[in-house]
Amino acid sequence: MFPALSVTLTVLLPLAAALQVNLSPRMVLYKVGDREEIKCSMSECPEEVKFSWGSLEDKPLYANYKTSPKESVLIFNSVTKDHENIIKCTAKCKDVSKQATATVRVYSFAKDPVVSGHDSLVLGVESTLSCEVTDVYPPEYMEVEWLRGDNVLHKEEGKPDTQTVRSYYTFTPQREDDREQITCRASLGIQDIPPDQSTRETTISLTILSAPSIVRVSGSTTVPVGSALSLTCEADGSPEPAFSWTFLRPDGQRVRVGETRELSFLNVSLSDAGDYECEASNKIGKRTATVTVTIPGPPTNTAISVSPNEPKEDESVTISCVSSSVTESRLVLSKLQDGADTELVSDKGPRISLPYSSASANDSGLYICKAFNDYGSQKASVQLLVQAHPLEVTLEPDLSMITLERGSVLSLSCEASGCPHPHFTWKGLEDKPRYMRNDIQTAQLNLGPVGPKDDGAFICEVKCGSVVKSKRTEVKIFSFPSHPTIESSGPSLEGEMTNLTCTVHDVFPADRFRTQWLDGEMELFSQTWSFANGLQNLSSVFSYKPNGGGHDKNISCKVSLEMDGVPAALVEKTAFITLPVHYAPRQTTITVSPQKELKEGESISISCLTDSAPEGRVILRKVLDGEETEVSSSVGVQTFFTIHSAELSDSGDYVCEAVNQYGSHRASTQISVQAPPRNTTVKVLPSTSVQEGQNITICCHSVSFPPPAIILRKLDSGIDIYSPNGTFTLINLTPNDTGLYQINVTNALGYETEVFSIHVMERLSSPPPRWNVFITPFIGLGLLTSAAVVLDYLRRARLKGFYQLSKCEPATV
Ligand SMILES: *[C@@H]1O[C@H](CO)[C@@H](O)[C@H](O)[C@H]1NC(C)=O
Ligand SMILES: *[C@@H]1O[C@H](CO)[C@@H](O)[C@H](O)[C@H]1NC(C)=O
Ligand SMILES: *[C@@H]1O[C@H](CO)[C@@H](O)[C@H](O)[C@H]1NC(C)=O
Ligand SMILES: *[C@@H]1O[C@H](CO)[C@@H](O)[C@H](O)[C@H]1NC(C)=O
Ligand SMILES: *[C@@H]1O[C@H](CO)[C@@H](O)[C@H](O)[C@H]1NC(C)=O
Ligand SMILES: *[C@@H]1O[C@H](CO)[C@@H](O)[C@H](O)[C@H]1NC(C)=O
Ligand SMILES: *[C@@H]1O[C@H](CO)[C@@H](O)[C@H](O)[C@H]1NC(C)=O
Ligand SMILES: *[C@@H]1O[C@H](CO)[C@@H](O)[C@H](O)[C@H]1NC(C)=O
Ligand SMILES: CC(=O)N[C@H]1CO[C@H](CO)[C@@H](O)[C@@H]1O
Ligand SMILES: CC(=O)N[C@H]1CO[C@H](CO)[C@@H](O)[C@@H]1O
Repeated sequence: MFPALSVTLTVLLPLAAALQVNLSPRMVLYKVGDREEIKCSMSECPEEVKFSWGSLEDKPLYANYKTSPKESVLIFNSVTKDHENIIKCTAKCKDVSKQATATVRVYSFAKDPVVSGHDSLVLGVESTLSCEVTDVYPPEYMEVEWLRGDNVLHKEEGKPDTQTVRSYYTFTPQREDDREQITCRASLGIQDIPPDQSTRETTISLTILSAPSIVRVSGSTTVPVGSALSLTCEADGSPEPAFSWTFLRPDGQRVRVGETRELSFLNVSLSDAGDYECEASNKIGKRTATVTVTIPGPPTNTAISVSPNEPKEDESVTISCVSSSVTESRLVLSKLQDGADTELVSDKGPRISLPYSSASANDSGLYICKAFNDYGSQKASVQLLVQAHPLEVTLEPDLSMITLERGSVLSLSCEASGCPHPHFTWKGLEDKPRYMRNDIQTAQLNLGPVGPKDDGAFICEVKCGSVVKSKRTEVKIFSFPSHPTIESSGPSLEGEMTNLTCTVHDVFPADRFRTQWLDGEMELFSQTWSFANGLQNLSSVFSYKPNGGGHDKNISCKVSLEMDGVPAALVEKTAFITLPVHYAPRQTTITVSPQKELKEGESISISCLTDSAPEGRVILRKVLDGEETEVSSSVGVQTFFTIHSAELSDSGDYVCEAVNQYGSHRASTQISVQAPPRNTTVKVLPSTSVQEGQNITICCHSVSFPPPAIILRKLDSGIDIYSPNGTFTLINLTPNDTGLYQINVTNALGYETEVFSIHVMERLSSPPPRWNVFITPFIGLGLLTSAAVVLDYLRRARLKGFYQLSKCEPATV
């Protein structure tokens, strides 16, 4: 509570007891905004009083003052709460100062409470009303009360340090609160406040808003065609609801048909039958109520539909028919077939349906639904088109022809797309049992290891409903596993036939193979084959007659497979045969080195070379007295014989013979070893001492080649006699023939002489013959025939190797 005011007047005694300060008023309650004054005076002061104003707590005064000699007036032009104070007036008269105080209190309560929130109350929704009092001072002395009639609903006190005091009243409006009065009363509980200013109040009327609640929709709901009909909607709610009508058509569409409380039909038709929805709405909410208007008549809204709309084969499809009818109806679903309706299903309304669990293209067609009731009938039709699946078949590998080597494996994968449940069939599998694997979209055929039996077409046929598609691939098997081999019937003899056989094993297909016989690049013979089932061994026989040249023949047999898709490396295979061409020895030659004529002691080489196939034996022989003696022999085509130091006996004929299984061939040569005469012996027969008239034969023996010329000379006479054979006959000797004789054996290489004496004893009975008489012819003969004699000796030397005058028989002994 505001403290009780107590005023203390200090009287200064005794000096100036008479002097008194008068302050008026001394205790005041000002209203904010008013103009107020406080007067201060001193009585009994003979002279001018000096006034001064202050406050007990040195708080500013926020005021002006006006001073006259006896009085000072403190002026508050417009009171504010800052003026609340204990004001001190000091008056001084002469030396006497006296003081007086006045207590100033202030209040502000100029405006009525303002209530808000009362006009947006919603039925049943907890709401708060607020009451606000502005420019209040001192707020803590204010009390706010909510009243309904005399009933205090709620009470609240103000809080210090605000200018506005607010109070809230929260409650949940009920229907009966509508239009009820509620008062907010504010009281400022300060003493001395004029009673007419201590309380202010505001009374408001509650407005409770509520959503519409439909009471009913009225009107007759079964009416014959052509009659009038009125439907009325009744609803309460605050604010007053607005109405609208919506026709709920049987097809589900909503049609707004009215915006008034009442919906009227002057002449109902069948199409007006149905549900009508009345909507009552205000800003709080809305409610609807539905009434069904029934107009008996033929079936209506007969509709036939297909679900799904565009079915594909094998899918399930349902044909449904609905119809509206006020009275009981019957529905018949039929299909137009060959110009006539064929009833499929019938039942009572309002709906029938015909399900196909797996539609086929045959199910396509026009479907008719007919609805009947007592008032008539209605038809609807729909075209059902069951679409074929967009079946596509692919074969992997996607080749029209697949070439496969025997023994390899192949997976053919047949894939169907665009069909949910394809049915696969493999064709071309007669007696080809194979492993097959299917999943829903793929059928895989595993072939392998493949053989000639697998040659042929493989067809994957896929059926999807009425659609059948297939893919085909041609499998071509080939077999060409090994190189050909060539056999020959034997070595070939020049000019004779040899059969060559080229065989290649296990090939297929034979009709695609070609066997070629080649000599280098040149084709000799070519052969093709005809088809046969299964693997074949192909043998090509080629009769070959080697001609000329004498060399081994390099013949090849090329087998080629002429078939598409065969890897290049497998297309052809070749075999070679080197065919030895055989013949008897030929071109046999003897070569003597360095030359055929040589001197005794020199060296000589004899080589014999031949040409033969196959190689045989080469034999070198010396011919002696008609007999051949082997001196050298070798296997092969040549032989050598070397004489490091030739002797006369090495002279002679030499024969080389080359031999193989087909024959022999010879060559010969002569070799002559030359030596000067030596080992010359002279035999005088019968004796070197003979009787006159006897004959003497001189045999001269020498070793030499070429054959020597032998000259007999009577040394004392110097007469020479030649003898080709070394035999001299001295006939009918006389003593004159007695003497020294010289034999001079001479050839190109030298000579040797022997000297001997002959003694002829005189015989008196008969005259001795003349020496020179018989010598002469010898001389001539020797000179003339020397050439022939040499040849003859040479001939003989071939047989004997050298010339030896060894046979010397005396003509007479
Ligand atoms: C009702 O409407 C139908 C069709 O529009 C008409 O034939 C009939 O005469 C109308 N009846 C009345 C009472 O107006
Ligand atoms: C479709 O009709 C044809 C002929 O009418 C008949 O041969 C065929 O089997 C039918 N197909 C199906 C899937 O019913
Ligand atoms: C080669 O074949 C032919 C016929 O095929 C035959 O008459 C001849 O005797 C054969 N010759 C040889 C050397 O086998
Ligand atoms: C082919 O030759 C092989 C080996 O000589 C033999 O086993 C096979 O039976 C032959 N095939 C035919 C079809 O003659
Ligand atoms: C035969 O000829 C082929 C090529 O033409 C060659 O490779 C092969 O070495 C020849 N054989 C002989 C023995 O010459
Ligand atoms: C020559 O005579 C010598 C000695 O009498 C003898 O050794 C040699 O063999 C003879 N020569 C020939 C070729 O008779
Ligand atoms: C010597 O030779 C001649 C002629 O040949 C012959 O007539 C004669 O009888 C010979 N004398 C002797 C003694 O033999
Ligand atoms: C022997 O005869 C040859 C040739 O006629 C001659 O050169 C040589 O001197 C003769 N010898 C003697 C000893 O007379
Ligand atoms: C042994 C021999 O043949 N002697 C002959 C040598 O030559 C002479 C003359 O030509 C012949 O009369 C010999 O008979
Ligand atoms: C037969 C012959 O001619 N006799 C002769 C031998 O030699 C003497 C002398 O030299 C001659 O007088 C002979 O006539």
